[in-house]
Amino acid sequence: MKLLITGFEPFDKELINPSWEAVNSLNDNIDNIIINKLQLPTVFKKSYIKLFEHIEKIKPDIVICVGQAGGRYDISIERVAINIDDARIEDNEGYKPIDEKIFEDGENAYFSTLPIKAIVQELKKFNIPASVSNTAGTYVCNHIMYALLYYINKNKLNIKGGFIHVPYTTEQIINKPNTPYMDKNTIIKALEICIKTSFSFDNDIKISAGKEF
Ligand code: PCA
Repeated sequence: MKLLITGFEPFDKELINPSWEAVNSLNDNIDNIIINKLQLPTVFKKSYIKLFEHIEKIKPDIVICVGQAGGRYDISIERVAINIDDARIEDNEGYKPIDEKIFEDGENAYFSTLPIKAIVQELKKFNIPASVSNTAGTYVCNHIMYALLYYINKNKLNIKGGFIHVPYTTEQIINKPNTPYMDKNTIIKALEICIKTSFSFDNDIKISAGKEF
């Protein structure tokens, strides 16, 4: 079995991106799953081209994209990606789209096909804070999640895909008082659990993981 897992370059004046730091520290083999790691540029128009090239090359069974969600306190397993780019800040090449569709011929939204609730349940078993998130935002992370699911859908590929947001790591919050963070080793452990759960649950479990807002 093969996994393609991606993390992003640092953006928004950060020196590191915890998604790539953690992805890059994963073992190359976890429970006989071959782990292919890829760093993506935090650039709207380039990120998905690189992703699609590697899906073609590797032909993975599952693709998990990971990104930084500075300010969130837990591992958030994204449920849905929407067909809109609306950037608060420029990407790493100075592009700042406002209310642009990602793909004109795509659905308004695509749902993750990972077992998102099983993943949350397993993470909590290991005392790692986690939740299902109902928005991946409207920046490059939502963009890549949308592009991934669009590509799988349009090409009718037998690949499961989804997106996970991770908090800042300790070193990033030194000068950010009262900001949530997670130790890098905990994020690495969390990703291992996400990977194992994604390969071991064919269908998601039916438990409530909803929120009022
Ligand atoms: N987080 C950003 C883009 C890259 C990343 O790691 C986001 O949440 O959109």
